[in-house]
Amino acid sequence: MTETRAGFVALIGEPNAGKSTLLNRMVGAKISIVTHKVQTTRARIRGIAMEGQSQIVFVDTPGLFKPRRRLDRAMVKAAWGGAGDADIVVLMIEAHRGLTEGVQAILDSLGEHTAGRPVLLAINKIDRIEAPMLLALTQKMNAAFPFAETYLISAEKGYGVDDLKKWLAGALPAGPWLYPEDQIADLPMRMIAAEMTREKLTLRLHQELPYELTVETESWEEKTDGSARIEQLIYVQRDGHKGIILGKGGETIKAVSQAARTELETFLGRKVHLFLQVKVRPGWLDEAARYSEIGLNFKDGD
Ligand SMILES: Nc1nc2c(ncn2[C@@H]2O[C@H](COP(=O)(O)OP(=O)(O)OP(=O)(O)O)[C@@H](O)[C@H]2O)c(=O)[nH]1
Ligand SMILES: [Mg+2]
Repeated sequence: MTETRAGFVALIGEPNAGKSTLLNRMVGAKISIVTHKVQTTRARIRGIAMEGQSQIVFVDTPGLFKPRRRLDRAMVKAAWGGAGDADIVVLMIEAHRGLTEGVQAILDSLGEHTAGRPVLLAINKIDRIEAPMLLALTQKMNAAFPFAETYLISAEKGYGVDDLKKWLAGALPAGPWLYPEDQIADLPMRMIAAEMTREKLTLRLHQELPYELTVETESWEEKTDGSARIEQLIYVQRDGHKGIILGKGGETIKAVSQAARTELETFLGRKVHLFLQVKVRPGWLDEAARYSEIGLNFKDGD
């Protein structure tokens, strides 16, 4: 029998690079929410994938950007913390955007956060550009940082993902698996459920609103008929936001609730009764409890 390997692989990069999309593809299930908007992921999310005798624990992280608010600072701190704890770090960039200012800012402190551990470059969204441009970008990136390897991938279409997974599996330290073989996620189910609702809200709401709300699972009751009864709270900052989320005649929240419920039912493989309530809480962005509920450290926002 070949020896077992296990370890942590952190996925880092600018917001929208495709980190969560890659994690979901590697794991083979939707564990981390994905939207076309920046700053979707707010905390570290662990997804577990098996490759041969290796167990790869992927750590999805919030995007790295110039933080403005307390929440932003806590998110960026969580992202760098993920890189600091990992055996291997994968920096994801977008092929069509190339070496942006934001990517350069990441490169500037990458060495300090990853000292001694391999850093891979994954150029994502290669489905969006012509092949010849990839060679120049690969060279430019490798001149800017000593990456152990470069992979050209499309997390969405799946191109190059298996090769990347195989390389990671072979490079992790030898040792026993960290999770049961059939486990695919390491975060509480009520958190996954809250994230699903936040994804549907983010997809429907415009401009700043997605960044001004948070979702928490208040109660989770297992019914005797095998279904789950889940109550969630959506915290917003202002009265006006509540109205927008409810929508005319409650149609927006109804659509959100329906979409989130359908996804939850698929994930859990059983019936779900989902109840959403919107609460106006002007100071939620400065409340420690709101941070711990979504897996962030409040002090990181100082
Ligand atoms: N065309 C294309 N789109 C992709 C690819 N991978 C991801 N996307 C899209 O890019 C957008 C952002 O994807 P996410 O996975 O949410 O990105 P992220 O890096 O997790 O973003 P944050 O959580 O905000 O940091 C979504 O609309 C994805 O569907 C890809 O390979 N090709
Ligand atoms: Mg994400």
